[in-house]
Amino acid sequence: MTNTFKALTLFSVLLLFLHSCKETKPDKLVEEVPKELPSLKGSFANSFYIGAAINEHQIIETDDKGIEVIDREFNTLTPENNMKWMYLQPVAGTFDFEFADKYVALGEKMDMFVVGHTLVWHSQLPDFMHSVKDSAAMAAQIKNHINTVVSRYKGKIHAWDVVNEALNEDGSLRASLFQQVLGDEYVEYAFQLAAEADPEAELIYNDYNLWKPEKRAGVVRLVKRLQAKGIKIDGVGMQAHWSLVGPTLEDIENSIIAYSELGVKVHFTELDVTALPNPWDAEGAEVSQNYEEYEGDETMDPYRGDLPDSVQMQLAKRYQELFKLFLKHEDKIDRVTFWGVNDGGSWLNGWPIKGRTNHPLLFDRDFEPKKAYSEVMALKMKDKVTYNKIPSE
Ligand code: 9MR
Repeated sequence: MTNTFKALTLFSVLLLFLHSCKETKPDKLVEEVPKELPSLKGSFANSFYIGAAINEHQIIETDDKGIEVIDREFNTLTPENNMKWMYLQPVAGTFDFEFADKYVALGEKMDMFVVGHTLVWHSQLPDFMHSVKDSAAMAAQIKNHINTVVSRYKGKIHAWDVVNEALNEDGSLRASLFQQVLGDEYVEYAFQLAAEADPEAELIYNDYNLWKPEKRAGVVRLVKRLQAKGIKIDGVGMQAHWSLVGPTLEDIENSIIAYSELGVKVHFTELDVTALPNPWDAEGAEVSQNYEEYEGDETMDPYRGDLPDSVQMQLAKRYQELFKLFLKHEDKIDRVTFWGVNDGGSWLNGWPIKGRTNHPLLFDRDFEPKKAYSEVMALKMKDKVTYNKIPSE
């Protein structure tokens, strides 16, 4: 080996060494720069998770545009339907995990905070559950369902909606199938089983209209009851199926504060803002509400084409106010999840009147960001500059 060659080799090794040092040097600020900016998840990264409920086409990745938006904008997912009891266990003792497995795999692949929805809910139950009339048999069913499902995804599902919609509007416990057969204690039982099956998962009580003072008091009683018995509960899920005019920011704020004072986190689990007429003051998400007589009535479905600019602005303003409030209480809020990815996929096209054209989300039917998206993002413009700053060497 000539001296020149030796010197060159030494020089190359030195260069390689210096290069590898640079690459592995932990540079916190650089690491924290979200690659996908501008995006909701990037912009709100230091405040709370931002997510969406996803449907079957998105879970199996046949909805290309949807998948692109999901990957770019969100860092938490919820399955809109595919993990409900009727799909996971359609026949007693026979489980079908096809879509749930795909959902969890997608969440892992996209590095999401993965939510499980929902373990114990009186709606979307399989037929066999309606013939369980005896308390021991009901307890056995709940135990088998929770153990099987939660254990399967231990460490992979990061938060569970353990009990869904257990309360009436006045805050009392709903006379659901579970409550009627097992009594009020079914709530404790479900939380206890979930905690045993995955001690690390966050356990949430999820319901709609939780801004209402009477229902709020009911949640406070329920959470305190569990806590008094030493049963783990980590969060309250405020579903947030709201409208352009209600609920008031004050009611929402009072609930955020009340739940936080219990020592649990607030999750906004199912956010959407209906833009359509609602002359009956149907609030929340009682799926049994249905106004068939208005199907096809144009006055109830005025925005079948694009949303007029004036309403688009109202929606944007409403979303901005809501996010301003969420930011004010970001220390108490872990997550804000939209109930759907884009307007075309929203359940609000079918409730409480079937076949309407609603516009409740931040992305339109072509998955393009709406004015509401920009107004929400505008709240974070200042921080974005900070995120993008490349640290000086
Ligand atoms: O968005 C879901 C819709 O596709 C289903 O038909 C409906 C059936 O009950 O459930 C909807 O999701 C609900 C969620 O699971 C619980 N909170 C209310 C949501 C809207 O109804």
